[in-house]
Amino acid sequence: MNAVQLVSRDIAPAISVQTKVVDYMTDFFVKKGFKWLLPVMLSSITDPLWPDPAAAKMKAPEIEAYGSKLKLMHSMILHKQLAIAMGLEKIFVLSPNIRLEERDRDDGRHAYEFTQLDFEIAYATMDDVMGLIEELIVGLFDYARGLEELSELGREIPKVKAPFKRFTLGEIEEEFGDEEKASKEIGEPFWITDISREFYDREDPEKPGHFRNYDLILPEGYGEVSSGGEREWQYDVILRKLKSAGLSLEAFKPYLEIAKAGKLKPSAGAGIGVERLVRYLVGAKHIAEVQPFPRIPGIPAII
Ligand code: ASN
Repeated sequence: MNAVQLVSRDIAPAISVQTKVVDYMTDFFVKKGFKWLLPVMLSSITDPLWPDPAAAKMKAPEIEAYGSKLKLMHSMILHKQLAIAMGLEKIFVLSPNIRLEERDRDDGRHAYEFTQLDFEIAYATMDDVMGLIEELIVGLFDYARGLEELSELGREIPKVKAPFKRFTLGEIEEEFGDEEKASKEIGEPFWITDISREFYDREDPEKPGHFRNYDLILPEGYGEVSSGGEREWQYDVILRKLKSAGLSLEAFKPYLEIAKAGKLKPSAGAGIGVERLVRYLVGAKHIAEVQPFPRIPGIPAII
């Protein structure tokens, strides 16, 4: 595709749906009393996205500004914890994330630049967050069923009911093989819990080796649309997990200082991938179809 072909695509239905989805979701969080943060795009610290079996090891691109090195954000997870430490009890942000993944990650739902609606709640549990996301998704799907853009596209959104089914990752692997197969077989949104991944997701203190985190999976093979967890907040636990992941402590310096000072609080939250949600709602095969300026791993950007 060249630049002229790119601007000749009919992106209007997807962007129209996206407008309504973002409006619906931001309104939902504002009405629940969340404070709306503006995004951070550059910082000395960011999400390591490691160790995550679902992510290749990647390095956040850095720029140099005023004598310090700043990374382009992988996600705002650490900043969400710091905002909670500042005393903001419920926050959300439309956060642009850059993740330079390999060409083999192009499975129709990965983009190397995307936006997530990322939120966090002080002292919340995984049940609180999962319940909140279920309420959001049930309401959003009801709303989406009435959108003329979707009827014009011939897209039918199923009626879904909370609570959604929950499976541990172990159960998914045993029953279906993997997440993708489960997403194709289970005809409704469902949760995968207990995923061993980044240090900030909380290990169950009563069940070591198990994790109080969750992914929301969309049906029809659309896969993961939201990911979150309860968080670690205790310095010694964070330090131990960073070390065992082989991560550089230097890369988390100010975050560790704050943790050491006892300023982090228990919290839980999640991020919802905006382009992935829109892709599912409009029934697009590839995420590039809902991005005016596609950012597909391994493929040079046209514009
Ligand atoms: N937003 C995710 C969370 O809240 C983190 C991520 O995007 N890696 O857990």
